[in-house]
This record gives sequence, structure tokens and C-alpha cells, in this order.
Amino acid sequence: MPSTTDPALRPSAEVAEALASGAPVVALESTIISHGLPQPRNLEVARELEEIVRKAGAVPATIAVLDGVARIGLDEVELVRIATEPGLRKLGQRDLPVAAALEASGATTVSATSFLAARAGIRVFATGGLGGVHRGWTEEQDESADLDTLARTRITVVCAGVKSILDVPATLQRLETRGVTIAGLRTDTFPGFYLHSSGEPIDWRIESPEQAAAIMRGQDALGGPETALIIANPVPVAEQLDPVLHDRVLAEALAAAEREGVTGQAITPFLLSYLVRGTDGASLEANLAAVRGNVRVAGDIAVAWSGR
Ligand code: PSU
Ligand code: MN
Repeated sequence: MPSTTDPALRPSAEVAEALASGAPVVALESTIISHGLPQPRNLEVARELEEIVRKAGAVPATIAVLDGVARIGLDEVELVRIATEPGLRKLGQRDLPVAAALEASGATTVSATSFLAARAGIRVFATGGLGGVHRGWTEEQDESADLDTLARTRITVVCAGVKSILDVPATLQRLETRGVTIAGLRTDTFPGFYLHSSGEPIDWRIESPEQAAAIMRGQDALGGPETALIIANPVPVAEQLDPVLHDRVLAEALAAAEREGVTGQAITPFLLSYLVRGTDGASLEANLAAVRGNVRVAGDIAVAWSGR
């Protein structure tokens, strides 16, 4: 098994066993824990997400780099490190070899997590909202490495669309150009992360996790470029952030980022935490509702997929 003999990766005993026996496994990212959610709630969430995967009948594999080693599946002590270690790095895929060489520790973004999960033999991954093309891209180029990794990685990522802090139409266009397959789970529009819908139409709608697994089989049967499958799973309307509050506080957050000159890797965490404060925690609840729903669906897809 590549997962157990690959010297660049270290799966936990439980994950290695699940992979070897073909049992369902769901990859979870760690940047959402370290940089996307406030302490101390983030640690509770890290544990809760693993529990949701287990309830669905799959094995959770939270992914991070600890002391230079890419870890696939963390124990309790390691989850605590991700949630609380000061100065933990945010690692995209390009950062992985450097972290390994310098024996550094860091949380992995969607790009790094997708890459490592696929390498370990894990096919299904859940997150909150993907990174994408930032607003104002005509002036200043900022496009998340998430998109490029998904264009060349055979992984199924369940998400509530892309973060609404981004330019959603531009991001959807990039995904189309790069050939990344998207299907909405019981929706005809792309979800808006904190919001049930971004208002942007998507081409394909599916009704069940079994249909997602069927698309995955189709990807493998057809061959071709090793692209991802995005399963867009909206937060329920009842749990979304109030759209009027969302638009007002997001405008403030974007203005504050501009004023304070926040750029690069810092911008996404800055905007997310501004929204948490500016909405008195309501954006956090919507974000968590979205992530929980995605993790549940990912568990169901992994179970459907394990039966092939
Ligand atoms: N989803 C969330 N919260 C997050 C993220 C996703 O609900 O914090 C993280 C993911 O790790 C994603 C990253 O890859 O934000 C995007 O960062 P950037 O825009 O710098 O590529
Ligand atoms: Mn960026």
C-alpha cells in the first residue's frame, strides 16, 4: 500500500488499517482549525468533526504537518497542538517540501490537504469553503492555490462553495477553465458559504451521496487528467447568516483589509475573523453549520464509495 510504505507520509495506525482494508476514510483539513476558527471553540470543533465522520461509518483523517512529517490522522494530543500551538504555519501545497526540510509544523490548507490525502490513497475530503479568486483581482492578483491543486488532484471535496469573501463568478470561471467537475447536492446554484446560495447557477445537480460515488467511478472509468470533483453542499437556509448582515459586515471587512494593507496568506483569516466579530458570532455559527453538513455528506460519500 502506498499509504503505509511512503516515507514522506505518516498515517496513524487506524487510518493505515482502514486504507489497507478498503474501509471508508474522510480527510479533514487543519487550517480551518488553526487559522479559520477562534480559540477555544476550534478544538471542540476539531473533535466534533471527527465524531461526525465516525457516526457516518467512516474513519476521520485530520491532516497536518508536525515537526516536518506529513501526518494523516491525528491523535488527541496532536489535535490540541493544531488548535493551540502559537505561531503554527499555514501550509499550502508548495510549502510542504520546505516544512519537511526545516522540520517545521503547520496546518494544511485545502491545497495541501487534497494533495496529501490523494497521495495517501484517500479519495474523499470535507472542508468549509474553498479558497478561490479574490475580489479586486483585476488590480491585484490573488487566487488561492486551492484551485490549481484541484485541477490536478483526484480527490472529491465536499464544500459549501467558496468563501463569500471571494469573487464567486470569477472563481467558478477558473474552475470551468481548469476542468474541475462540480455538482450541487440538492441545489441548482452554487452555495455562498455562510449563505445557502451565492445566486450563481451551476450545471449539474445530484440528489444523493450514491450519485456522487457514481460520478467518481465515472472519473476513473474515463481516465484523462486527474482532476477533482467538487460536491457543493449548501448550508440549510435556517442556519445561514442573515444575508443583509452578511453583505454589510463583509463590505466593512474588505474596507478594513484594504486600509490595513492585509495581503497574501493573511487575508483569508483576517476577513473570517472580522466577520465573526462584526456579526457577534453569527458568521461563526453559519460557518460551523456548513462544515458539519459537509463532513456528514463526505462520510456518506466515503461509505458509498467504499462499496464502489
Ligand atoms: N474553510 C473554512 N475556513 C477556512 C478555510 C476553509 O470554513 O479557514 C481555509 C482552507 O484551508 C482554505 C484556505 O484552503 O482557507 C484558503 O486560504 P487562501 O485564500 O490563503 O488560499
Ligand atoms: Mn491567496
